[in-house]
Amino acid sequence: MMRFTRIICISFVLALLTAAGTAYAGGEKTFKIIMNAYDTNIPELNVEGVTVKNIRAFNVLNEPEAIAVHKGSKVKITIENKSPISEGFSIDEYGIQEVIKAGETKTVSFTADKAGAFTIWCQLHPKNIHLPGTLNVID
Ligand SMILES: [Cu+2]
Repeated sequence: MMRFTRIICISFVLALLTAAGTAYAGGEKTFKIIMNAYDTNIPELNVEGVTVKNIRAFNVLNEPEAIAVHKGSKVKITIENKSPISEGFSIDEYGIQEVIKAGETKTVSFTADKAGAFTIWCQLHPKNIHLPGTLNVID
């Protein structure tokens, strides 16, 4: 019985902390996106009987690739570029277009006043190399 009461108390405290955290943020949602580059070398690959050697796969990923907020939220995204080259960060519908140099960090802030799923993409590189992400604004 004692143990059960303690668990209830801990849950209550956690609920209070969570509520306080939400209230403190004042409706502002903060995110951290890391741009990581994956440079992979595949020594040998056999496709339909054809052997190809030394295939280099270079991909840049925004991690996490998708973020979600409610419509009307103030959004603050901190983007850290861990790729060895400059990367772009664009959300066309929100007029965002940034270039972040290798090793640098930038912050973008805006109010999510349009609902929908918007592509987060790099304006500097093809979408099959720098994979796009999504900003989901829920009505
Ligand atoms: Cu890029």
